[in-house]
Amino acid sequence: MWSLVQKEKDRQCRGLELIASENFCSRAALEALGSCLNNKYSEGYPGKRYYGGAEVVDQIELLCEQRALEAFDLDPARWGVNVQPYSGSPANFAAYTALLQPHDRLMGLDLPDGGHLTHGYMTDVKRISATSIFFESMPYKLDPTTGLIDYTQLEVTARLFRPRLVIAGTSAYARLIDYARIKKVCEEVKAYLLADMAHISGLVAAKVIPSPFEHADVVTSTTHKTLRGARSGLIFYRKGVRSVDKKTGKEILYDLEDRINFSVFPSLQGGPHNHAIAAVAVALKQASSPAFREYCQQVLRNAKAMAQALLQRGYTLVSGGTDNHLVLVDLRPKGIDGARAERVLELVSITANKNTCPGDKSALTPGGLRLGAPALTSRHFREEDFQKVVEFIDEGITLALDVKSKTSKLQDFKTFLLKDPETQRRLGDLRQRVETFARAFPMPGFSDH
Ligand code: DSN
Repeated sequence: MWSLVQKEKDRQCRGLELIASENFCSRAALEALGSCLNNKYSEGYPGKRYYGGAEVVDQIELLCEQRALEAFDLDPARWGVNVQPYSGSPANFAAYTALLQPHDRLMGLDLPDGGHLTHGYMTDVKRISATSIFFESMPYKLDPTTGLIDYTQLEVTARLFRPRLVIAGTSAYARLIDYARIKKVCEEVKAYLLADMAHISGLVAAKVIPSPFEHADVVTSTTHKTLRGARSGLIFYRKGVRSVDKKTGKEILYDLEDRINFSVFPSLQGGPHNHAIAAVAVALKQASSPAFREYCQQVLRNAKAMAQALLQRGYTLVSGGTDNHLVLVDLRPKGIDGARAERVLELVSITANKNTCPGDKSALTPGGLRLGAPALTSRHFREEDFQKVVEFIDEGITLALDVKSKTSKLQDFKTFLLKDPETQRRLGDLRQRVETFARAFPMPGFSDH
C-alpha cells in the first residue's frame, strides 16, 4: 500500500490536475487528518456525548464551528453550523431530512445542466439519487441558447410545482448564481432556499464572488474543493427571526438548529470523524488569511485566462466564458466528445472530466469537458501557465480527432490509442513535455516537493 500511495503522489506531481472539484490540501491539514483523532468515537455533540473521553474532541469541534462561522463572516446569533457531515452528499441529505417530510417536493438544477446528483437527479425511467427516491424532484434547467440558468422557467415551474425547497448550487456551471432572484420565488411559494456552495465555498470565504448567505436559509458545502481542506461536509443554518406575522406583529423564529443537528445525528450518521473535523478547522483558519484571498483571486484570473486561450483556439464554451473557477468546453462543434478527449488527456497526464452540455443525450459520451483552475493555482500556476496548459490540451484534442477519424466506436478508439505505434509515439512525446512542465511547479502538502 505504501508503494501505491507513492505512485499516486507521483501521479499528482507529474500531472496537470484540472478536475474542477479537486485541490491540494495543506500539509498542516493533512497532519491533522492523519492523527490520533481518528481513534476517538464521540456520538453526540460537544458537552452531550454518548461516550467518555471526549473532552478534547469537544474543544476541537467547537473550534471548527467557530472557525467556520468566522471564515464566512457569520454572526453566531444569526447562523449556526454543523461540522459533522462526512461529506457533501451526506450534508445535503441531512439538510433535506431536516427540512422536509418524505415525498415533499424540491427543485434543483438538473444534473445534465450542471447540477449535482444529490439535487434530485432522476431520468425518464429511473429515480437515481436518493433525493428523488425519498422526495419528489422537479428540475430546473439551463437556457440552451445562452448556457445560463433559465430563471424564468424556474419561476414558472416553482409556481406550478410549489416545492418546499429550492436548491441553488452547481457542479459544472461557470457563471454566478442569482440567489436574490431564486429567493424571491421561494418567498412567493413558501419554500426554503438551500444553497449548495460546495464548488465555490473557497471563493465565497475569500469574498471574490457573491455570497449565498445573504439569501439562503441553509447553506451546505464540502470542504475540499476551492476551500482546500480535508474531505468533509458543513451545514450552515439560520437562527433567530425568520419572519414577522403581519396581523399579530409576532416574530416567527427559525427552528432549524435542532432539526439539522438531530438529522445529522442520530438520524443519519454515527460517530463524527474527529480527524476530518480537526483538518477542516485547520483549513478554515487558512481560508481566513489574506494569502487565501490572493489565492482565490488568482483562481478567478486563471480560469478567465484558460477561457480566453480556449476561445482564441476556436473552442466553444458553454455560456461563452467564466465568472468562477471553471470552464465548460462544448466539444461538439469540434467534432469530438468529452469521453474521447478525457481519455487522450489522461494518457498525457492531464486530468479532466467529461461532462454533459445542454442538450446532451448520453452521459457516457457527452459533448463537454469540464476544466477547473483551483488545483493548479495551488501549485502557483499563473495566467501564462494556463495558456501553456491550453496549448497542451489543444494538442491532445487534435490527436483525439486524428484517432477518431481512423476508428468507429469508443472502445475501438481506446484500443487504437494503446496499440497504434505512431499514436503511442505522439502520446509519449506530449506526455513527456506535460510532465516536465508540471514537475517544475511546487506541490503543497508534500514535504519532498
Ligand atoms: N464530484 C464532485 C464534482 O466533481 O463536482 C461533486 O460531488
